[in-house]
Amino acid sequence: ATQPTREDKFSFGLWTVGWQARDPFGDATRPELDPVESVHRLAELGAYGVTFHDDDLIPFGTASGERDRLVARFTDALSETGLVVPMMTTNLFTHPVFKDGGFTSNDRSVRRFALRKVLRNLDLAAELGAETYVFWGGREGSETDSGKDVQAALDRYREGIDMLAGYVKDKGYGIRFAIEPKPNEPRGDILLPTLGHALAFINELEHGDIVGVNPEVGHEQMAGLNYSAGIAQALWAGKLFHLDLNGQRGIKFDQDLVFGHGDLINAFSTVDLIENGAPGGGPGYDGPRHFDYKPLRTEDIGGVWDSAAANMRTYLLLKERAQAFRADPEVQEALATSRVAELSQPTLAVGETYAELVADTSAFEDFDADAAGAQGYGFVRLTQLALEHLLGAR
Ligand code: 3MF
Ligand code: MG
Ligand code: MG
Ligand code: MG
Repeated sequence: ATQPTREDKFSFGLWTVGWQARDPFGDATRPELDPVESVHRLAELGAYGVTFHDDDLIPFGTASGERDRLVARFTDALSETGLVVPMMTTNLFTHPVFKDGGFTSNDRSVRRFALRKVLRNLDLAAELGAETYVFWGGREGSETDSGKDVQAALDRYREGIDMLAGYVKDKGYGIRFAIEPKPNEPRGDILLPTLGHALAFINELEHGDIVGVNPEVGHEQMAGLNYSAGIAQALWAGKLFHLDLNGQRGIKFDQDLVFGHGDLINAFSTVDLIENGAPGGGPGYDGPRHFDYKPLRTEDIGGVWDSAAANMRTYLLLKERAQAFRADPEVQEALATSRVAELSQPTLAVGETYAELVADTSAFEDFDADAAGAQGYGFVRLTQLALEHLLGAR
């Protein structure tokens, strides 16, 4: 059960295994990887999908004839392997033209160029059957307070996303957008820094119905936030359109470690939520299990493929462990002791008015707050049971 199959819906970005490990202090440690080879390798390892930025496949500035050739040999590899393209995205961060942003650059001509770059790639996304189009605005932000009018920037962000979503609707592409939050890096402060900011932004859109989020484990953790709690809110809002799984160890630069190689306990609750849904019946997540990680800079090409496999194996091990956790009668009993299911019961009776609540003396006048304050909830025992399942001790 730890051998990945297509049914597990594992996908990888071309930029993940293809990362040459250039960092701000050092040169590449690995050779370039041909996207066609990545497709074959990922298929052999058991992935079902591959995702990419326009420039991962077609280098910035490529002439149109060469563009067609690169796309054709890539789609040949897809049909040879059966791999699909569930998600595509745009690189609006590498070229110097985007140094002050794409949709929110102070330079209007840069904003118009960025929109055109996305429009062109959306046509390719539709052609390749991608269902999700991700927007990670890594350069949409600033290092200074005086140099960026944040309210105007949000106006421009909204203008861009709404125009593009309108285009997708007009064309009947059936693509949904997913905004990927990140607090910082490469900009000092990035707009839409967390999942909550992104959800609030989506509420301001004209075409918000086809816009959701693509939360990344490490990005939320860089802001000190709890990833599984975050995606729970996205699920609650009906907005978890896609996700980026990886690992991160605390509040520091974006590490993009292998899934599980960071906060393993939160990785467990993440897989438990995705696969089994909320204990009270709230939905899990059905889309691609997408890994956005970076093979460590210290790895050679063998280590690249080992690390790709490690993401999937860890996910499947956690899935097994989460199933065992849910099925354990002692866990059921501990959940009941912790009154986890009681939270699914509405606080007011059906049709109860505030006047009736005020008339209910048991709710207030006769309520024993000291007794309720003295009771234990047993969360430590429940968490220890989760940990023991995670460790394979049960
Ligand atoms: C950066 C990221 C991005 C996004 C990608 C869209 C380069 O920290 O996570 O990867 O995931 O642009 O999917
Ligand atoms: Mg990251
Ligand atoms: Mg990243
Ligand atoms: Mg990501």
